[in-house]
Amino acid sequence: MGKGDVFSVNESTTNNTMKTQELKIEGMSCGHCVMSVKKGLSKLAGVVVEDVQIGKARIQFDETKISNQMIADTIDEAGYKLVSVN
Ligand SMILES: [Cu+2]
Repeated sequence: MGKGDVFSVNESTTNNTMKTQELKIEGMSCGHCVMSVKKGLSKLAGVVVEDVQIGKARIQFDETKISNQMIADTIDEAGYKLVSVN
């Protein structure tokens, strides 16, 4: 894009309900934990797992399909604890 070009962000054309969220997770300690969390979250319809590391995960989720409670439950089922989201 050259100097002087008009850069317009056209938000109205993206019919996008996906929201990115950082999750803080307690109880993870190794690569196995990372895989478990990744696997659990991936199973949720409406969630795209972007990145999982020990103690945290970054996901995109469809707000119309997924609630924080569902995310918390999924992490709980995998054996860990969701402590905060932002
Ligand atoms: Cu582990």
